[in-house]
Amino acid sequence: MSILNILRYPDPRLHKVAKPVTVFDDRLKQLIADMAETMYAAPGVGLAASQIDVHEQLVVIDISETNDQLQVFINPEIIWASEEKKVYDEGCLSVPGIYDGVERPAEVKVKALDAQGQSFELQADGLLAVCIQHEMDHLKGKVFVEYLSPLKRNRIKTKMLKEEREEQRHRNKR
Ligand code: K2U
Ligand code: ZN
Repeated sequence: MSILNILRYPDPRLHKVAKPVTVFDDRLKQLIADMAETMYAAPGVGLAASQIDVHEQLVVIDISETNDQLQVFINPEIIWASEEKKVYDEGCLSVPGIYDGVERPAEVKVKALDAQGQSFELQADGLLAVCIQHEMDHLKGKVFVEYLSPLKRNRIKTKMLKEEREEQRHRNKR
């Protein structure tokens, strides 16, 4: 298994729209395993294929305390969302160190395919509901900072670009 490179905001590749998965083969199985390993190592509770520059509709999530309950969502679609909204302090592995409130439906019902290509439906609330919606945004090329004000978003973009330049300078010194 491999730990993959996670794209950092404002990398334009994060804004590509993912295509549906159509082939359930060993390549897909390996990709799921590598995404899970990358997520656990970050650490995070979710990861979308868009974040590792693979633009296919694939998400892995594990909100368990013991990191042993991996959930795979392929070609996910939200088929119901509650009227009730909740604000959650979101973060993102593509925007490290930034957390801010995002309002989303408190509960969602999602229809997706599992790693074997079998269709399933799942109703979620709490952190799982937030994470599913956050990851599905990634598949649509949307990063959570786009819900924030232009002022906040520009400050975050400037901070991320500065950090990227500093990391590049350190890499060049090695
Ligand atoms: O997509 C990602 O970058 C993974 C996020 C998923 C996530 C975002 C917001 C709210 C819940 C999950 C990472 O797991 S960010 C780290 C994190 C971990 C636990 C709770 C919130 C954020
Ligand atoms: Zn994210």
